[in-house]
Amino acid sequence: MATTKTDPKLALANGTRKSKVQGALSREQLIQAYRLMYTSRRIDDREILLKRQQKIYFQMSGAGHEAIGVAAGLALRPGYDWFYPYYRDRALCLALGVQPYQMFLQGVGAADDPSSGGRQMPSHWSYPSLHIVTQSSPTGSQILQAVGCAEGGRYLGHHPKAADVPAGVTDYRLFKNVSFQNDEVTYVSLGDGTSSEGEFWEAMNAAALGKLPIIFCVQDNGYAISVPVEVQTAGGSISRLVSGFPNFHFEEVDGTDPVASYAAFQRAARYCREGLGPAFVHAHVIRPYSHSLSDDERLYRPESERERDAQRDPVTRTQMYLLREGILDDKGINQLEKEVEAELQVAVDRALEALPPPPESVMNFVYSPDIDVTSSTFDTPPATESSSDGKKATAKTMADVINGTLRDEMKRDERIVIFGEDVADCSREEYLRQKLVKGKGGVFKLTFGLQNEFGNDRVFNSPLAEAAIVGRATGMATRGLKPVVEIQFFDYIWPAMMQIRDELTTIRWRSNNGFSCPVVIRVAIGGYLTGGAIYHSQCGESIFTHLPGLRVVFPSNALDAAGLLRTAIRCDDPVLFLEHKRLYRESYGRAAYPGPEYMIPFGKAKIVHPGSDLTVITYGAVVPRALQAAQKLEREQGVSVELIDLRSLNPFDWDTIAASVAKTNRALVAYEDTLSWGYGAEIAARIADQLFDQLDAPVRRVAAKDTFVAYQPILEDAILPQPNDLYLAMKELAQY
Ligand SMILES: Cc1ncc(C[n+]2csc(CCOP(=O)(O)OP(=O)(O)O)c2C)c(N)n1
Ligand SMILES: [Mg+2]
Repeated sequence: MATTKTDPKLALANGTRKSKVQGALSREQLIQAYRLMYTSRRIDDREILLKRQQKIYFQMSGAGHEAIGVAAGLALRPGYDWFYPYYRDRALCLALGVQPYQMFLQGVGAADDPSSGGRQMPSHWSYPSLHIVTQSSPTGSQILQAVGCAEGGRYLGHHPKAADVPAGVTDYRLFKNVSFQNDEVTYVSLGDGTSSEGEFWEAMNAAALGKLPIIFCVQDNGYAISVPVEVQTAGGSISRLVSGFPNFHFEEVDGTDPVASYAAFQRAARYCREGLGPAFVHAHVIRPYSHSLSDDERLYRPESERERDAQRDPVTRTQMYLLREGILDDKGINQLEKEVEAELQVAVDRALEALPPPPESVMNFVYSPDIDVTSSTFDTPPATESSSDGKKATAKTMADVINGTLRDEMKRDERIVIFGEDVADCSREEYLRQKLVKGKGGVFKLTFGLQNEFGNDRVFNSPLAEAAIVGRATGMATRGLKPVVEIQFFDYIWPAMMQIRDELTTIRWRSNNGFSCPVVIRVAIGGYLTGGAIYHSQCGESIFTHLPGLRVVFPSNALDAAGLLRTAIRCDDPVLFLEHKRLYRESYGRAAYPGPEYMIPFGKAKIVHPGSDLTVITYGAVVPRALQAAQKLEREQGVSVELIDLRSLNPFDWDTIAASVAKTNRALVAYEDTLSWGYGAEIAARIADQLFDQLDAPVRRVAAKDTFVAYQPILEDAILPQPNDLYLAMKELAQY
């Protein structure tokens, strides 16, 4: 571990220290640094004015953070290194090459705003060509993605061929411009308050474990809105708290001093580029303009404290420094500032004339504009079911075919990496090599043998941290990899919810198609386990189908699982792939492995049992139960039920539902999740809305009771929809 501390008292003001570090920045660079810092501050001032004039709609200032931002921007390389900044990083972005005009375009919400086309607030940076990756608003959710970005870059360095797109493929790779450098660095920044987020600690752990080339820059202005650092961080110093992380290079620096900050960043970057591990730069800065325009810091900070901060203002200090060192005289400073003012005036005037985006563009880029997952590209037949000796191939379980599909896809596409909890065969690889153990490959064994076959940089165990699994995967996918990650139980997906809801699903839309992250998240879901109880039986798919930007599929049998998983992997959108635990090894729905090219388009339902009296719409583990009920009803009452397995929940196959209900005039929606506000509510509402004239009976639903799944099997049976519940509901509806 390397540690360098720059005493804030020594920087800039102290001659001996100054001359030691000044050498790192040339005279021209110092002038340039001042120009960038001054520009940054004046953009904030102009935006504040524009906000007061109601010409822009939000303002977030980078005031007080200019020196550390410029230092980072000068030490790192745009379009080569990767950047996950936060909202105070205006000066960093300017130093990397973002134009003031582009910032004002964001303020007015212009169609031509290169970061989001008017979709995101100002100071939410996104500039693909500079490698500034789209930023959201939750504090800290960028950090895990930055870890994934660093991992992605390193993976591509080790597997350069993965960056190629083999001739003849039609998949997501065609639409990813992959680039990487062997000594690239990923920058991620956050505030002092944000270091309290759990995801920050997950990211620090992952970066240290992987010795990743990433620089964490904590810009410590002493406050998180009104909460001071000693209330936020135990002991008041984040440097002290993180000092035990192995493999890190640490810097603590006066972030209002561009010279010391630049030197700190250079050391940090060198350490990362040399592959020694991650770096941590703790920069002490100030926040002279309140948290935002909605905040008035005078309510919680006395004048004396604010005055103390003002003494350290990086813009005035740097100006004084240039004067004192004879780098610029009064005239030179005035000239520089006049030039900046003139440039900003032109930029503001132009931005105020920019056109807003057209309202009809709002649905653009919710999903990939390049690959339509419902198209015939993904409609390929299964390979012949006969084996070479002419006998019918053995029927495989859903678990087996998922494993086989993953294996074939990994062979085809070197960009695929698989990770999650327990998914590796054995993390202590030597045990495998020496054949001391057979390997685990997942708690349900779905990934068994994959590490053994493809190596532990393609299939590996992650720490027990679900947000990290999804966040890291998102960062890797942004770089062009195809992470196929596993969440061990649906019941434990919730720590990853922020990453899914606010990041994974929004990245393409919010960056106006500047970035995308087509991750596949495989999740073991569902009950009917006899003893699974409340925390191993949850459904809850409607919470995810509610999210624009996410594809959700839920196969009920082996053949569909193979076809849909392959489509999920080759498509260009994030996919939640729900695997029902009870169906993994059921005898229902087994099938011969359909070969390495079998795909099913999303949004295409399957009619499991044709009928004419009543339509049942369902999916997942309710499919075999509904089939049993339908067959009994037909046998006993002569009622002919058309049973539809949706297979894919978003998009879903409205045409098949509509055609069936037009024929039967009766519809029942059945699902395993709790009844109220469930997935079936949407289907029922659509039928009532659009097929009202076709209906001879009310639309009915059968689902779980609005409670939790209990351990005692008698209770579980009473809670989850059983074949008899389905039978009675179908019978009643047929008689209505
Ligand atoms: C997850 C989350 N919680 C709360 C907020 C609201 N919020 C925005 S900024 C902020 C304070 C952040 O403080 P700090 O990390 O110190 O950064 P600073 O603004 O001081 O630079 C809060 C609470 C948010 N955006 N995201
Ligand atoms: Mg802060």
